[in-house]
Amino acid sequence: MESTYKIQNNENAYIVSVVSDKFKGHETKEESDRSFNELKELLRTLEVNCIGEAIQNKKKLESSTILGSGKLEEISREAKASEADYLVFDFELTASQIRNISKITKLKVLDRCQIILEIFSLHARSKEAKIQIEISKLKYLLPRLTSLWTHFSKQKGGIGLKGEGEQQLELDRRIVRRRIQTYEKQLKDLIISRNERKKKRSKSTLTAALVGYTNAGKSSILNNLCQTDNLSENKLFATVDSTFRTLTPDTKPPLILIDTVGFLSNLPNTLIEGFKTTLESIEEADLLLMVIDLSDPHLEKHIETTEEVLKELDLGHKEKIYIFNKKDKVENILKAKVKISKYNKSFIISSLDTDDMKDLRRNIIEYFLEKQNHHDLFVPYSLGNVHSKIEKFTNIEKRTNHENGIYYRIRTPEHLYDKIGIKEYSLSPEEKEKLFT
Ligand SMILES: Nc1nc2c(ncn2[C@@H]2O[C@H](COP(=O)(O)OP(=O)(O)OP(=O)(O)O)[C@@H](O)[C@H]2O)c(=O)[nH]1
Ligand SMILES: [Mg+2]
Repeated sequence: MESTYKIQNNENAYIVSVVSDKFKGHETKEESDRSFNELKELLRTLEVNCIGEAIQNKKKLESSTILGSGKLEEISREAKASEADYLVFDFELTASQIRNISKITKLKVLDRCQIILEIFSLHARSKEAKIQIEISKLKYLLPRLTSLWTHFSKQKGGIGLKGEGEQQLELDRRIVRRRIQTYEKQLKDLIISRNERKKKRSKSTLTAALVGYTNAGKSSILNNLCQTDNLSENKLFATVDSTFRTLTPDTKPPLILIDTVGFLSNLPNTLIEGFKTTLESIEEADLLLMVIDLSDPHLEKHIETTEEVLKELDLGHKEKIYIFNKKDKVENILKAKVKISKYNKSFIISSLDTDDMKDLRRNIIEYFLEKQNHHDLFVPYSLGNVHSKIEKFTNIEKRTNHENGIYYRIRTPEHLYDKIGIKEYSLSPEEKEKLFT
């Protein structure tokens, strides 16, 4: 029942798009071009060659084939002449559209959705991401199974009898649905254990999440800040699952950075749900670090897309800072600064510049420290575990030994102060005064 086409390196694709004011994401020439360039990057990520392209301006779209049959025949001739292995349309196509277009063009037809699914599938590392992408693939496949079996469905079978094709189709649908259910059950279990880990973490850490458009430099920043080697590549969706790294083990509480999957505009519907689950880890973040490629002419659109997705995820209210990356690639930095002046709390950096990264690191740490309140505590000597909690989770600014215990002046985030079980040892100003007289 192998159905979606397995894309191979070095195949040749002929890409097709439209400009039409009624087609979301393709309303203007500029929008279609931007999306088309993205499609080329997506194909480059899969190491597929783009050997030809066509964009048609069309007022009224054909519901069965999007483009008109004359245009499709012309595309087919050109694509065959340049030895294309298939056509790739820069938007999601329905099963019957795929069938109709391939009937006219006599070529294999793929859409933007399949290309993205393939990349996600190749780049998924964690079990959770792998399962999530399998589910997305099966959901994409389910309504498209018809096109595989319709050529049988008219054979055999009289009135009231189902043809061989139809029976097979029902069987296949049942198998696919059952597989989706099995994966969803596995995913649910994984999410439960992830939430348990999350609970543990949020008790004792502060978290910042790197978010932003694909290829902006999130993983590079994480690697440089945390001295790790998460995969960072000049590929779209190099990262498709969230990873957690400690930014600094010596800040109290420890700071965790999360690297997340990149965003993309016009993400196909089939993928949006899966994509959201992958982003759930952002929920636990105390701060969002929105990474933007300063050298990209479409950076405003990228910010808009990222903010839209965050809003959809109900995360629009989270505090965030804008990190404009790749300043080394920008020719006119003054002009760029003017362009981004409307974004408050922003940093301009290059993840390749060690000083920039040191500054960014310091700023993130300071951001968290500024939010911490001072508290005075007195803890009897006998309570070893309370002393060690204070050592482990708080920033101690002053410590003095007294006859029955230790006085501490500490700084710690309010939510931790409430949670870690040290609050009951707090001193009122009067008690403090007494202690020192
Ligand atoms: N010139 C330049 N290139 C950079 C900089 N930061 C990152 N890059 C490059 O940009 C590309 C993408 O970087 P990644 O860190 O993988 O980007 P990402 O945001 O994690 O991308 P996804 O995982 O696809 O969402 C890589 O080729 C990096 O080497 C920078 O400051 N300057
Ligand atoms: Mg990445």
